[in-house]
Amino acid sequence: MNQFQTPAKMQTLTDAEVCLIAERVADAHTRHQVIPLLTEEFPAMTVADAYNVQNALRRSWVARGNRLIGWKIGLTSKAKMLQMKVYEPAIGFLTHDMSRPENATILTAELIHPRVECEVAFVTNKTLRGPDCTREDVLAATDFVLPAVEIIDSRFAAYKFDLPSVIADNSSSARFVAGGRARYAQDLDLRTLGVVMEINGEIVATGAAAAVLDHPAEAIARLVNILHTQGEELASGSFVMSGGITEAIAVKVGDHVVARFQELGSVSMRFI
Ligand code: OOG
Ligand code: MG
Repeated sequence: MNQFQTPAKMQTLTDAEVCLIAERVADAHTRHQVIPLLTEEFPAMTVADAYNVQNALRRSWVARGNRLIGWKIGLTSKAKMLQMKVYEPAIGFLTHDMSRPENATILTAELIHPRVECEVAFVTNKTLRGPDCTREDVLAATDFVLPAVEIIDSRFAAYKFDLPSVIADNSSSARFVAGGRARYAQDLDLRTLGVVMEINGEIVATGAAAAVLDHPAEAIARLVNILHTQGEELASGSFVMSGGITEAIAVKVGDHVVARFQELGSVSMRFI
């Protein structure tokens, strides 16, 4: 390894292995069934390998007609890191078929063990590129922000994973609902923005958006810089989620979820 090769850049999987793992993950998504941790079979798998798998998954889904509409970054708050015992942010891609409208019914049978989390979402109006993207760059390229609930679902048993496995599983992406009220970021203090999550009328989590890397725009900058390591940029017009503010909460059939965001209105959904 020379000084320009960080361990994160190291790749241990062949192209054939990357394709094989991407197919295995895609199959777990389609069948809503868990698979063993990918690092059990490929213990040397690195973060770079895992993003190669995620990219293969994205290319195959886009080739079959799923439109890429944006990206998400997760494991950006201490609550989420402690909950998952993974202490490094991870990104994933978002396609149009993962989106559900405000007040949607979510089909629980299409998921394995879904959890919900409140996030600040950004919609961009300029291209953002790494490697040195900053919070200020993100705010300058933000058209508006809006509240979102991400419905995550791990394809690994007991909702337990390590960093390479979760990245290869598209960072647990499954569904998301954006709604509420879109606002210009400059009209808000995004650090002190409060959120209250209720399930069936009971408060299950509360937080402020500064929990996400001190400022949710910081998380988007981090996402752009991770994209750069994949040779990608964040296109203008992208929908981007900055990561769960509080820990994620498990949901089941019959649950009615309402996330109330200060200044941004609320987002709700029902699991059937
Ligand atoms: C990984 C995805 C994390 C977030 O917002 O922190 C995530 C997981 O916890 O399953 O989306
Ligand atoms: Mg999330």
